[in-house]
Amino acid sequence: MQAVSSTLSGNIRVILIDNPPVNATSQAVRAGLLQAMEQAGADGTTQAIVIACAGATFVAGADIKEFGKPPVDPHLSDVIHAIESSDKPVVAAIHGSALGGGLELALGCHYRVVDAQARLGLPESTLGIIPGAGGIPRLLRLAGVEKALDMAAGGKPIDAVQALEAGVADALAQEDVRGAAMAYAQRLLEQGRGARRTRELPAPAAPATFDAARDRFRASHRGQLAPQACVDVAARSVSADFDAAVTYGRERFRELVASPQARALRHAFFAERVATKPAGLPMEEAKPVRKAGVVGAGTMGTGIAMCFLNAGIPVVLVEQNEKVLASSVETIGKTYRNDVAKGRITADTQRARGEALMPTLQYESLHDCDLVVEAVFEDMGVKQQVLASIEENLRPDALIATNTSFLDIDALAAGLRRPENVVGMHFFSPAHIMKLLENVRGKRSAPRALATAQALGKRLGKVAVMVGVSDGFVGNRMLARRTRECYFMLEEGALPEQVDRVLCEFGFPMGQFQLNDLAGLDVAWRNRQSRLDRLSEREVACNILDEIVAAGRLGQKTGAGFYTYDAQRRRSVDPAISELIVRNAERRGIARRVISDEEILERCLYSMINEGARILEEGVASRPEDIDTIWLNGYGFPRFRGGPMFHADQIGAARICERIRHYASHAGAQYWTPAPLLLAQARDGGAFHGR
Ligand code: 3H9
Repeated sequence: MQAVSSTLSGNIRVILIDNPPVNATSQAVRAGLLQAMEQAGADGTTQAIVIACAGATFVAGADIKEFGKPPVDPHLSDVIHAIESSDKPVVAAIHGSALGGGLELALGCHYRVVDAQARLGLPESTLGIIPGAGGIPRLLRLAGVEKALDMAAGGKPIDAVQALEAGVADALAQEDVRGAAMAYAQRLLEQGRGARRTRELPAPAAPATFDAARDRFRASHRGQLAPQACVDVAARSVSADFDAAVTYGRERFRELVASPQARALRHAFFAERVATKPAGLPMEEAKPVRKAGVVGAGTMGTGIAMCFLNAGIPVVLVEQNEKVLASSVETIGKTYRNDVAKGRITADTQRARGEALMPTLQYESLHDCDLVVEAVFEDMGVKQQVLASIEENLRPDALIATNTSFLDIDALAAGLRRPENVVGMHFFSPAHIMKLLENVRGKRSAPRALATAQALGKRLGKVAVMVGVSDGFVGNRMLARRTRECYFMLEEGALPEQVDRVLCEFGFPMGQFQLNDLAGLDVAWRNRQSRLDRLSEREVACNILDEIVAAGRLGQKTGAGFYTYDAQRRRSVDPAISELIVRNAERRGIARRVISDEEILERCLYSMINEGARILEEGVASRPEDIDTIWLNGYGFPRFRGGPMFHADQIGAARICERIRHYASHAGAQYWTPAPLLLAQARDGGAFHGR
């Protein structure tokens, strides 16, 4: 199969890119395009050219797998330059996604016909790089500076209608985009319209300085280099000549592609694709879920019901308490009314979702569901009872998913007649918004049930990662280690604002105590109470949380927790909390000391990484990519650092083990013992992601 082929249809030459899976501009495509353009230029019969793609999408970008390797000619810029220089009009026929180098290629064509469902974007900054083939200088000539910055620095794609409005697309096609592009080319010839080169358009009006743009992206993309570099290129694109701007963009691309941030973001991209495809699952056995059930209409159940409705799956929502059910239905209705008001969904979609929701007090209504998610109170006894009631009312082949964040799936399924039909589906709150889904493999879960959970996760638009049974599974188990250290550091000498600042400076969207305040300190307190028998003496004695909760400070919802909050939920440091923490230490005879930012960061990260290593040893997560994906999508681990296990590799196992031993010498081996896997890596020079 040729990556690029070319056929003549009348006087129009169609150049077809066929490079599965996403028609990336790998070397064969670049060379093929150059050759096809030369041929089209030399061929007397060809009067116009259409560039189209085979398969599900237009070119989705440069081949990311080629990054980090020595570049091979021809460079994409040169290919695009050759296309744009053609004397014969060139029309791009865009379907699926035109992303990154794919959109750059399309912008180098003289006209663009776009399928109505297509998506166009410059997502390079999400990979830590910038458009390296003239994307920014061309896009801002067509769409203006603001739009070009939103798309490149902000990484926001646009749809076909927006592309038409912005002047990026010249025509929309409802079907057969290639045919529409050929007809468009024919019309151009009939009208005597020839090549229209984007590079020859005047540079658009631009602000006197780009400082405001820099500030905007500094705030929205904290700590990231690529969005700032996009602004630099935009500024150069309006002040320098076109070729100089392209050369500058190419240089900045080269510099960024080798940066640690770009390596981490590339890792994140591929890790997510690895993690969402668990090895050895018979995906062909996945059962289609045509109708779902959710039992429990609290916050989690309500959010999960919306996940199904959003994916077009009808839901039976069962709740024993009439008032709770009514309130859940009201919340769902309000969410969708709000979505309509904000233009996120149409009134028709809102109506369809309303009709697809079947609230009920009766378990019997679950009888024709293909899968039911149990989302009741986090208590083994309660959940076991509810699961039994669900099973009683279900078809024997229907599946049951339990939504738990800590409980043992095997114990939950133990009393059921068909434990093989049970899986865990750990949604994150708010369930209809958070991308992460930990699907939990019970000892007796049938492969068919697991495959169904994975396929369902994808259909719900989640990043679904398969994990094993363990206390807190993967994410919460690692978080518990970090949380413990954070509380210990409070009693040893730190204050919440210092710990949170260090975590935010590292790149987390919020710190440990901000997170606690957001989730509700009563939730953390209840969780602590339920586990007291499993905590160490020091953990039990470390009762700062108990004191804060006893003072009626339950976090953001009560206007006070570790911080105080005004009516707009703006946070401020509360001296009363600093005093409470200091007094707590005094009472318990702990001499507080100055704790450095470095110590805070190390204790937060290394406690997690060490637990991550154990999770891998035990097979609770199958691959380090799974852990990274979980932390990137459920816990706000900064994407430009690749995830905790990738970050561990950057530090090196030897250094991490050395620091773990250091902390052990202060706090004891009970809290700090290097995982055997880390020790082995330190000894052999190994790494989680290979060297
Ligand atoms: C760029 O263009 C820089 C230029 O400016 C440079 C100029 C010099 N390369 O996501 P999926 C693979 S940077 C290589 O599961 P979907 C992916 O790994 C690039 N491989 O499908 C997976 O492989 P596998 C800017 C790629 O339908 C398979 O394709 N472009 C690339 O859910 C299917 O992917 C982007 O950032 C690639 N560029 O989503 C776009 N893209 O089956 C990145 C995908 O072995 N791509 N693969 O796991 C995407 O956003 C999505 O893949 C897309 C399809 C929306 C296209």
